[in-house]
Amino acid sequence: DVILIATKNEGKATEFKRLFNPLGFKITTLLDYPELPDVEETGKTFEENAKLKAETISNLTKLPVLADDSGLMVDALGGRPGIFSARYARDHDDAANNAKLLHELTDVPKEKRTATFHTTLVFARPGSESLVADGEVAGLILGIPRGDNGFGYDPLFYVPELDKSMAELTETEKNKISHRGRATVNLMSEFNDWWEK
Ligand code: ITT
Ligand code: NA
Repeated sequence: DVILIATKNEGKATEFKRLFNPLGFKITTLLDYPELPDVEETGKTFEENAKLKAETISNLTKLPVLADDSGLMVDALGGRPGIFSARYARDHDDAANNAKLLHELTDVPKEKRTATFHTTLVFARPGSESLVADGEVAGLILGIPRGDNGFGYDPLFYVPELDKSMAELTETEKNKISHRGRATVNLMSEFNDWWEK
């Protein structure tokens, strides 16, 4: 079976391949469907944006479609950048977004740099209600980036239990504890019932 993931983010796509291939699913993404339009993320929540992406692409293709809306919520910043994580400094510019985050936290001491990574997954298919699942992981925002793996804010997100940044984890290690990995486990626990409905 093939799952179309409504994403253009290669970091997400790589992680979803590793999460779903062992379950017997092949993964395609919007990068394989250049003719499909961009879906504007006009929602006010992760769930609204994930639904917009999944349901728009499912309606257009008539295929089952999974979408991921994610973001970083930093306590000292009142939960920002949150749903605006991809366009915090500049749209889809990881280096600029990370630089802005470091700058905003310059005077914030280590114990107050708590943050949460969040993912909402939405699985949509023609003619039925979408399946929704969430996942989160807690951490601290580092003062200096660490590690070369992963993508986005990973070099600045420190996971206390592992004493490593997300970018210092292998893909398998990250999937075990990440917002996306946890959301996928939660989604799969409800998937069979939903699929057979
Ligand atoms: P799609 O909408 O095409 O899926 P996107 O990159 O625009 O891709 P989002 O709207 O969900 O995705 O924005 C998420 C932002 O949070 C984006 O800047 C990512 O780099 C960042 N992000 C998401 N998951 C992450 C992860 O696992 N590690 C680090 N940063 C992550
Ligand atoms: Na996006």
